[in-house]
Amino acid sequence: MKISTVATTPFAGQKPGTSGLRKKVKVFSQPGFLENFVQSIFDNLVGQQGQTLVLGGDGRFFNDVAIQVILRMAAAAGFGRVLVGQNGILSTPAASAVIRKHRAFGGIVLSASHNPGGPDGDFGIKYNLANGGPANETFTEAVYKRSQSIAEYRIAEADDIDLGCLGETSIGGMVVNVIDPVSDYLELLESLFDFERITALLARPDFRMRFDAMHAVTGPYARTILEGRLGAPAGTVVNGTPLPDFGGGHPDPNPVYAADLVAALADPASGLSFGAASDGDGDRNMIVGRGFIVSPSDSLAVIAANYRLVPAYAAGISGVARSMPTSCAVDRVAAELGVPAYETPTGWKFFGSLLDAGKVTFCGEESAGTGSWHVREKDGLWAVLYWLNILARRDESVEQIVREHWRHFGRNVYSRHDYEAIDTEKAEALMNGLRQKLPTLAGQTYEGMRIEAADDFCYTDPIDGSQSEKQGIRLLLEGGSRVVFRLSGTGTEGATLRVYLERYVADPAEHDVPVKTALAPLVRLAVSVADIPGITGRNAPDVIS
Ligand code: VG1
Ligand code: CO
Repeated sequence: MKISTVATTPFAGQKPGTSGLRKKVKVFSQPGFLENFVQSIFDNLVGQQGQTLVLGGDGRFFNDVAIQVILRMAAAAGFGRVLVGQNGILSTPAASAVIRKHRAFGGIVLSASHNPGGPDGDFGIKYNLANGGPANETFTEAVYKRSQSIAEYRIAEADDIDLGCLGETSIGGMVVNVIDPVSDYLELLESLFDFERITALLARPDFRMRFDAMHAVTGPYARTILEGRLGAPAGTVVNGTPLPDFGGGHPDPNPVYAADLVAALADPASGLSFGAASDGDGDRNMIVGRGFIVSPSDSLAVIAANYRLVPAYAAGISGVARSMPTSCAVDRVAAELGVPAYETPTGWKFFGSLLDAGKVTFCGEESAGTGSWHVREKDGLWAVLYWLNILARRDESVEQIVREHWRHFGRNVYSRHDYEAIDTEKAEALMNGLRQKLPTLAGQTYEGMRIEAADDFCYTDPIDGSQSEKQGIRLLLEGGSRVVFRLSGTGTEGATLRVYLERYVADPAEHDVPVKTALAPLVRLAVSVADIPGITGRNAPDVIS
């Protein structure tokens, strides 16, 4: 095998964010950009010679080009084998499952998740460790540092591999094994859930579901699992063919971008009783009942509260974890179950050490991510099957289950307001302004609500002791309400300000107050404390979820 050593110079901005490095396709496709970043990853590995790498992505534009480059670079880096999904496809949770099952050294996942795709869209790349989870911040910082001084990359000279054909080929001494992207993942899910009961549920004439794959990676997974293995009628999965530009949409399963699904479930004529959707790379989920959207934070809480109904978890759970901005609904479940609840910074990489140490069974984020110890990523279809398993055991609708949950635990009314593509300097100024105000905020009253405490969330990983600072400004209000401000770490244009709003409502008589009404005072408080219009010039959020 001939290996070329190619001289290169650093690119600015190869700093991974919340979930890997995300940039416009135009940035990624500059000569050397991808190669520099991949080499910076490989330069930080020790002992990969002869080992297995897992490789795949969400099928977005540039996925196919990047995979061929990474295969040749993996050969030059001395990997012994690469398991690559057929046609370059692996959903994020499936990549995690494959890494773990095959005891791989690590994996590279090509995805910008919920960000739009296509030639003018976004691309992304993320390194996962042998536990199947995203590399921690120590590793991603080291990769960034390397990218700033890189002078050469190494790549094998070889023809493109035919990724359409299952089976083994090679690049020099490295075996390339093109695998079915679904089978290992399906096998894992089969070991967790009651497939017989779910099959029976899906066969009932009074139960109809729709899964919207949003033209993204879960199409083939959902077809095989829901329509194939579980026998749901053909057509249950819509938008099921992955497209390089996701059909021009945002593959983000929320009420704004999955509006069609929400509308279908709201229309009695559709006959639908259960709806679900997933994002670009298959790690997010949206759960919709008949005329009823389940908020992701509530979904996590319901999942935890119903663990006894699901075979793999029925024996007991060790704890739960949520990202800091996620509502505290799951904490109330943990308190009742007598298990610990952990609060981590945003991003799945912070759950890995807790899961590895057996401290938590379920993890989740307000951004529609839920998962468990079965992999080290959030897992969209896992959440859908979990809900189907609950529905198969409780003869109630989605809405009844959530309302019953609220009656028992109280309702954490929740919403997130996103202000997108703000000028980066203005966004930084807003956050810094809040930081400066922090010492004086506690004790003040706004909109009739007293701020009990205010801080900039700092996290110390209880397992490895690593610290992550400046993870979001928290205003903790009397009665358990919260307002959180943070800047997104996944966008590729300017800055996105996320404002997270939460109010605890114990009284069932108030559970029907519309979210907008219930949170209006908190919105006014957030807007005025942070001076959002004054600093950003924006009078309303772009997306409310
Ligand atoms: C967002 C979400 C976060 C999630 C991350 C990756 O990050 O808020 O909860 O973990 O996306 O999800 P940010 O920094 O933009 O708020 V995905 O589905 O893009 O892998
Ligand atoms: Co995703």
